[in-house]
Amino acid sequence: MICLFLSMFAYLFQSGWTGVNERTFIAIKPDGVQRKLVGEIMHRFEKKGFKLVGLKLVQASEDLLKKHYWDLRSKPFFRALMSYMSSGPVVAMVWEGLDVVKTGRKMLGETNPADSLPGTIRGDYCVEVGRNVIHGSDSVESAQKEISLWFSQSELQCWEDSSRHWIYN
Ligand code: IDP
Ligand code: MG
Repeated sequence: MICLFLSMFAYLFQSGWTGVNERTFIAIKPDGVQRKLVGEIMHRFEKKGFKLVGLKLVQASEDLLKKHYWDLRSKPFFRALMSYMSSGPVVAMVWEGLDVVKTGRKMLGETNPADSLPGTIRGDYCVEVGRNVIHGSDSVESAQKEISLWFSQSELQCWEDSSRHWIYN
């Protein structure tokens, strides 16, 4: 009930989730699914202490992908990106926790795997920018937009994490 109230408040006032309720959109791209990295990637977010609040396997439509990557529409690699992202199912997720947007990006590594440090997802599991296995929102504002693009409100779960007192003091 409290979660429902908070989500309505966030929706109405576009203030988003903050603090430990901050949310980010993470997607395992078609190459990540094909290469059986789903469990490993989800494990990293779980082990870190973040809470999974949305999860589904999606064959993304061209329309959805165009909206998602609208800011990159004039880039020379845009067509290749559309084709890559629609080449198979994507695991769409929403993770929640303190600073999850910024920390999520750190866990991903740099856009180009060649610039990503070992220990990051892109640093450990991929080689080329055009096959970089994972997406993560780059700001709280983009996270809000991406979550509402990929998920309906009813697909996001509010649940009490029984380990929260061992993660936050
Ligand atoms: P990000 O995924 O780290 O946020 P963006 O610049 O938003 O990086 O680019 C979105 C996606 O477009 C990248 O993850 C990658 O799949 C693809 N991309 C970015 N730059 C290039 C490029 O130079 N060549 C091919 N694909 C690219
Ligand atoms: Mg981006």
